[in-house]
Amino acid sequence: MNEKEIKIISKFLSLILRHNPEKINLTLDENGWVDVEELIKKANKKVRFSMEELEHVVATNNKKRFSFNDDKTKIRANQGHSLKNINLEFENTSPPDFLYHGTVAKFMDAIRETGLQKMSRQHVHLSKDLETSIKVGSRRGKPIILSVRAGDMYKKGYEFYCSANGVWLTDAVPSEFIDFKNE
Ligand code: HQG
Repeated sequence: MNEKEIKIISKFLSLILRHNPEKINLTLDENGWVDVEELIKKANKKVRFSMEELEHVVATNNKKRFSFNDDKTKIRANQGHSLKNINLEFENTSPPDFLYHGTVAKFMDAIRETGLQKMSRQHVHLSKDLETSIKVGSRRGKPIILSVRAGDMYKKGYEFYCSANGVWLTDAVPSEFIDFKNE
C-alpha cells in the first residue's frame, strides 16, 4: 500500500466509524465498536482492504484515530464522532493548566460571544501543545491560537476527558476561560 491508498482507507474509516456507518449498512454498538470482519466485508464494495492492511492503517495513522479491542475482533474511532449516543467510556480527568485551540478569524466574533462550542462534533477538541493546535487551525486558513484555562475550569467542576489519541475533550468552553491575547 502506498500513502495515497492508506489515506483513502483512513478517510473511509473516519466516515464510517464516526459519522455514517449506515453508508455500508453497519451499526456501531453503544461504545462505538464494530465487528472487524463485518466491516471488511461490507466496506468491500466501496473501499477494499484486508485485515493486514487495516492493521497497518490503524498502526500508522498520524493521529491514532482508531483502536482495536484486545483480540482485534472489533474496531472503533477514538474520538471525533458526530453520531449521537456513542459512549466512548471517557473518564473525567484533571487536565493541564492550559490547553490550546486552533481556529480562524471568521469564527472569532461567535467564539467571543458564546465561547467554544462543540459544533457538529460530540465535544470541543483541545490540544496540549501549541504545535498541534496550529495544525488544527491551519486546516481552515491562517490559524488563531486560543489558550484555555483548563485547570481553572476543572476546579470549577467542568469535566475533561483525554481520548486514546491524546486529544483533550470538554463539552464547551465559556469565553471567560479563554485567553484571547494571542489573536
Ligand atoms: C469553531 C481534526 C463558531 C472551531 C482536527 C472550529 C482536530 C466555533 C470549528 C479535530 C465556535 C469546528 C477537531 C463558536 C468553535 N462559533 N465557531 N461558538 N466554537 N468554533 O472540525 O477543533 O482529522 O468540529 O474553532 O485535527 O477544528 O478529524 O473542530 O474551527 O483534532 O481526526 O468551529 O478534528 O481531527 O470544527 O477540530 P471541528 P476542530 P480529525
